[in-house]
Amino acid sequence: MSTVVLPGSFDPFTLGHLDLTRRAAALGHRVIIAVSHNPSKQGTLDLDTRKAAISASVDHAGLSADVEVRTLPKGLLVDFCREIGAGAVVRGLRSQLDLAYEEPMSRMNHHLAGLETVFLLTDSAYAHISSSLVREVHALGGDVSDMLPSPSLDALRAASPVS
Ligand code: COD
Repeated sequence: MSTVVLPGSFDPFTLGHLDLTRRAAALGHRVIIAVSHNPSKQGTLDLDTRKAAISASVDHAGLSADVEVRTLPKGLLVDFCREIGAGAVVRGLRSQLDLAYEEPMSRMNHHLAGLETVFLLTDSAYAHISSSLVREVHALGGDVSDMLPSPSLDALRAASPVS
């Protein structure tokens, strides 16, 4: 079984992220979800809250035998992958916009360390879901309960109750 890393901010972890995790594990990989603080993204949930919600979501989905949740240390993703012996990064593609964002990162990781990126096309049922839109809809009083695993929903509601 090879190890792959699924890195991201996951703020919050959505049903799209969970589907990506499930599909990476179904390919026969051990999946390390590496939760990053992304300073270029303004989020809501702190790192420990995100990790706890992801672990509970993975557990509820019956994936915990093949999936581990870790903090992505400050520094390069390629160094983390080398340290844990991961052979590839897994990323999801919802649209060509995602590809435009992902392509330079994938090329840079390959240039730095020969690290490959495996792209999985998002299931169309989840292609409209992004963490930032979920946060916005929730903050404006919309219902996001069918876009998040329940531990993520609970964490978002606790961190940002809608009045
Ligand atoms: N359905 C399926 N997949 C989805 C969905 C959805 N609805 N929404 C998002 N995804 C996918 C994304 O496409 C992505 O592949 C993954 O889920 C995680 O998404 P995000 O948005 O949480 O991830 P990002 O963009 O915040 O992650 C950024 C990194 C952590 C990868 C990046 O900051 C990084 O590599 N940091 C380490 C420092 C480093 O090495 N920098 C140099 C990089 S070249």
